[in-house]
Amino acid sequence: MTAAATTRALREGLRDAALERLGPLDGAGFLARLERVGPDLVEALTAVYGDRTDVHALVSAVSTDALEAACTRALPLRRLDREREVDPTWFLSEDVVGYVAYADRFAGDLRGVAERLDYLGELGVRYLHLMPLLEPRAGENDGGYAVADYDAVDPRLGTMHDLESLAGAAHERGMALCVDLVLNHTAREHPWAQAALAGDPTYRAYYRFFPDRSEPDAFERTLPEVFPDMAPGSFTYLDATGEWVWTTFHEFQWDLDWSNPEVFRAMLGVLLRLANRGVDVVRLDAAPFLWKRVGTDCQNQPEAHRLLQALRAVSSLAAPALLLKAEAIVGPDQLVPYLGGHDLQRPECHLAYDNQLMVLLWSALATRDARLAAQAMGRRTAAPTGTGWVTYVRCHDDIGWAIGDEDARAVGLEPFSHRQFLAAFYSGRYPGSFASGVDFQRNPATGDARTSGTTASLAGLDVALRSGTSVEVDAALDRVVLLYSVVYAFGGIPLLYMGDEIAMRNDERWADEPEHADDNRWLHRPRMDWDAAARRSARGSVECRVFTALQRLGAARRSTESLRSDASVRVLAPDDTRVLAWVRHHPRARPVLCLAGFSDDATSVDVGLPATAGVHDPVLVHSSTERLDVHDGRIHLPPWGFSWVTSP
Ligand code: OTU
Repeated sequence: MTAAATTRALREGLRDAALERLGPLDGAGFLARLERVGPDLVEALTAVYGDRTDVHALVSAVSTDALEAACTRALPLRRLDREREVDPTWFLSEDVVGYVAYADRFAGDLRGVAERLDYLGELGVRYLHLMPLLEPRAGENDGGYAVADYDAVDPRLGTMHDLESLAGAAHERGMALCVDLVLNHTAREHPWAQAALAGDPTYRAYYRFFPDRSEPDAFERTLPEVFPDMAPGSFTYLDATGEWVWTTFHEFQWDLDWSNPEVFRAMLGVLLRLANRGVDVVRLDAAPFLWKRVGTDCQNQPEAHRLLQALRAVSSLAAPALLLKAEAIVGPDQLVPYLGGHDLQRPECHLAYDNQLMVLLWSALATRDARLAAQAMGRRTAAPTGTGWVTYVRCHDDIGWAIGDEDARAVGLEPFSHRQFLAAFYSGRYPGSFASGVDFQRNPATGDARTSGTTASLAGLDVALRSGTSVEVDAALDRVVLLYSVVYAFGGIPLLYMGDEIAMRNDERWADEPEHADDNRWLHRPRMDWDAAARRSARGSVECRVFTALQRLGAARRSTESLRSDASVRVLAPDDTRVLAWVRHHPRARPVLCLAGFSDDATSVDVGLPATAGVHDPVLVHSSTERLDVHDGRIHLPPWGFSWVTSP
C-alpha cells in the first residue's frame, strides 16, 4: 500500500471515533491533520521499522494513541492549538525572548518559579525553559538527565499539579513553557530498566545488552567518548547479569533501544502526556544519539531523523500547539537537518540550538577577529520555513570547541591548534587572557578540552574585579552585552541563561555538593543571587548595567520586524576584520544592518556598507552608545560596541 492509501485507510478507521469523541469541529480538525501528516508518519516508520514489524499496525496504534491524547486534552490547551494553527510562526516573532533556569536554583521549586514570573516579565521573557524537572534517580543524576519516572515531577520541585498550574500561569502572560524530554536514555533505576535487570524479556528489549565485549569493542572503534574523564567508554559491565549495557553518558544512564518499536511508542506516550500537562516546547535531549550503527560515530544517523519526523507527525496530530526543539550539538552540516532541512524536506523539529553561533562568538571575542564567524555562519544553509534557531551565549553545558576544520582553514587558521588555543584562552592559561573558566573533560588521547564557566567569568569580570581597574570592568560588561547583542539580532529565539542578566560569576563552591563534585559544569550553574538581582535598579551597579542593557536589546528587537527569528540573514564582509556585520531582512519590513565590534579598541566600517545591504541613509535602531556615530566616511563603534541601523 502507498503511504497515501495507508493514510486514507487510517482516516476512515478513525473517522467516527474522532467526530464522536472530539465533536464535529475538533474531530474534523484531527482528521484534516491526519490527512496532512499521515504520509510523513507512514514513510518515517516504514523507513525505520519496515523490516522488523507490521508498519500498518504500528501506524494505526500510534494514531489511536494520538486520538486518545487529543480527547483528554484540556479545553485551554485545545484553544491554544487553534490559536497556534492560525499563527504557526508565533514562536518566531520578534517579541519572543527566552530564559533558561533550574527551577530549584532560580526559585526553590515550581511554585517559587510561578512567583518570579514578574521578574521574567521585566526582561520581556515569553519562553521559559526549566531544566530537567521530572523525577530523577536518587543521588548523582547528571543534573536531572537520568530520569526514574517520566510521569512524576521531582518531589523536591513539586508535583504534576504544580507543573500544570505553572504552565497555566505562564500562558496567562503569553509565556510558553519548555521542558526537557530525555529520550535517548533512562536512569538505570527506571522501572523499565529494573524489569530488564530482573530478566523480563519485554523490557530487556528496551535496552542494548551484550553478553561479551565483541560488539561493544566493534562499536567503540568509531565511537567518540562524551565524558572521557568522568564516565569513560560507552558501555557498562553489569555484575548482576555478567553483561554489558550501552551507556553513552554515565553508567547510570542506560541508552534505550529505539530499533524496538515499543520504545518509540512508550516515549511517544511520555511526550503526549507532557504536552497535555500544558508544556509548550519539548527539548529533545541528545537527539543525535537515538540510532546506533557499527562503523559510525552513532550520531546523526538517518534513522534518528526519521524517528524525530515520526514524533513530530504524531505530536502535531494530537497536540498541534506543541513545539519540538532538537538538542543536537553537532557540526554545521549536521545541524540544519534537525529542522527538516535535508533532501527529504520533511517536518522535523521546530527549533534547534545554534551551537555554531555560540562557539564562533567566543572565538571572535578571544581573537578580536570576526572572520571565522563570518566564514562559518556565511556558508550555513538557512533554517527551513516555519522553523528557527534558539540562539544563546551560554547554557548549562560546557562549551565544546566545535570549529569546523574547513572553516578554520578558509581563514588561515590551523583547526586543531585554534581549538587548543580557545580551550587555553578560556581556562585563563593563555598569557594575557581575560577569562577565568576551567577545562572540562580534557581527553589525553585526542588532546581535546572543553570549557566550563559563566558568561561573565569567561568574558573577564573576575579578572577585572581582581585587578581592580574600572576600565577592565567596563570592558568585561561590554563584552557580555556585545555577545548578547548578536544573540538577540542574528536570527532565532535569544535565550538568556539564568544569572547572565546580572552578570553572575562562577560559583566557586560548586563542588561542595558531593554528587556534583566530579562535574565542573556546576561551576556555571549557580544559585540565583536575589540580593544581587535587587541591585538591578541601583544605577551604576554591575547588575543594573547588564540588566538594563538586556532590557534595551529586548525592546529594540520587539520594535523591529526584520529581527524576527524567521527573517533572512546575510553575513557581510566589512573592511574591518574585527567587525561582524550581517543584514536581516523580512519581506514585510525594512532591512536592518547589524554590526558587532570584537576589539579592545574602537572599530569602524565604510559608510557605504549599509547601502550594499539595502540600507540607505541609515538611522539608528539601537546601539551600545544609543547613538549612531558617522564621521570621516565611516561608521564608528566603541571598543566591544554594537550598532543596529535601518532605512528611514
Ligand atoms: C545533554 O548534552 C545535556 O545537555 C547534558 O547536560 C547531559 O549531560 C547529556 O545530554 C546527557 O543527558 O554530550 O556534553 O549533541 O552534545 O546531548 C553534553 C548532543 C552532551 C549532545 C548532548 C549532551
